[in-house]
Amino acid sequence: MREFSKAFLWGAAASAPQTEGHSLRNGKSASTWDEWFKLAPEKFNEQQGPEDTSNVYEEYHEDIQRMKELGMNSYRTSIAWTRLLPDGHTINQEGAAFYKSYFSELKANGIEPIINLFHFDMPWWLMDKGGWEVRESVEAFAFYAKTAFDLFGDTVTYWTTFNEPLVHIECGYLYGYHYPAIVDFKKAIQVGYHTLMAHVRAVEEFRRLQNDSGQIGIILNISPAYPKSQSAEDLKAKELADLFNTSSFLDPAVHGTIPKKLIAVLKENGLIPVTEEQDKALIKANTVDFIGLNYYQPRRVQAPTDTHFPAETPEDFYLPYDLPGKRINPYRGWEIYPEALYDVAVMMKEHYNNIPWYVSENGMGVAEEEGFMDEHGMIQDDYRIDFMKEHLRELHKGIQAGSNCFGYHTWTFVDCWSWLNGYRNRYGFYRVAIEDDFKRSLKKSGLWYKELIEKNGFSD
Ligand code: BGP
Repeated sequence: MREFSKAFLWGAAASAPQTEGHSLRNGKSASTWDEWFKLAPEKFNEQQGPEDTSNVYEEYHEDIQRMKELGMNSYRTSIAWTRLLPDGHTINQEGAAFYKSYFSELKANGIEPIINLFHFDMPWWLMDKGGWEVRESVEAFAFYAKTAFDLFGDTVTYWTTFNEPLVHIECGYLYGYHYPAIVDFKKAIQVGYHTLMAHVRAVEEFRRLQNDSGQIGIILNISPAYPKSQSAEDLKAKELADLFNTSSFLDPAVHGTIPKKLIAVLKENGLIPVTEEQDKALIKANTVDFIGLNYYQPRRVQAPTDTHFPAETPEDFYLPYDLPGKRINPYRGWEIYPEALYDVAVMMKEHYNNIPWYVSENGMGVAEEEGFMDEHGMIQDDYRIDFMKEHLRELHKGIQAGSNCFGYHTWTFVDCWSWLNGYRNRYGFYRVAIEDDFKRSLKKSGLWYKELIEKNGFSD
């Protein structure tokens, strides 16, 4: 039997734009997702847009009872900036009341809310001014963060500033998957820097409130980079991949410094962003209380070929490496490598002061899941149970080795909308029938999770 600590957090994660629905109603203004969907609906799987997410805006009472039924003691979601502050300044009272009621009801049912502030959903009014490209976005975010802390600080203990900042940077400014779908390395770095400063300013606002019982962190998608070989070139590629993808946010968040090596590489390549004088001190002074790490797949890298100097893309520093014979989730195309969770646990212990951290997302997206439905209408998702078990085994090993991990959240609770992929890949413990008023039905993995929580562990 692999047991976890008494206070271990068991739960699931989601985000406002992927679950709430009512995306342009009830006082909410448009985010980049709402506008992009209007501009180019053909980019979205089956033209499923952000309006069509799982209707949590109305269904949260029932969803909370479903969480309780599984025994979950925590749940992460986000606030939509555009719902709380539709024009960036004025509180949408209906939106504020919705969040207040949602978070209080979670708490009243013994489910600790972990509330995130930004999950890829840039307000359109701010994007119009340049979004994260402009410094103004840092102060706009700090104001939003302060407003949220003021309004909900008495209900919410655990806050996070950003979910996977690397994703809006890469997808929006390097690889074309998110609006504005620009390809520009220098802009990507500037966007990353402003994101970091927005995070830091939010932490500063949080500390000013002197809410001693509250805690603040950031959620990062992390995997140590695994090199193709031990050759000097591949190892250099690994080092650079780690610098850009792991230490870029983790070092400032935990240690209060941007890695010197990263600064040197950016300098050499003419990629240094515009900064302000006080930034260094702000970063130093505003480290976090805890870290959330999302883990789905490992990052494998090899030495680049045909490089440019100065670098034009991250591929001038490292290339992805496709490991022959790797295990794969064929639906999502992602490698399955649970061992990385152990490595991450050890990395947190050895390089990040053993700061408290938790697995803030882990899960398996499967397309056409209705094919696994039994005669009673229950999805028999044994593959998801195996996936969780394998990852929990590695996590447990990491905790036994002394890593300070306090929880495990799956992605996700009820199948949710996933950006350009719409409802293609399903991740939930509950299936959502989008064609039938978003009706929920429990999958086998939900029953397994319930048992896991009851026993606070599992046997192999
Ligand atoms: C993470 C995001 C989530 C979620 C998840 C699953 O990166 O934080 O928002 O979408 O990945 O990935 P996908 O939905 O792309 O299959």
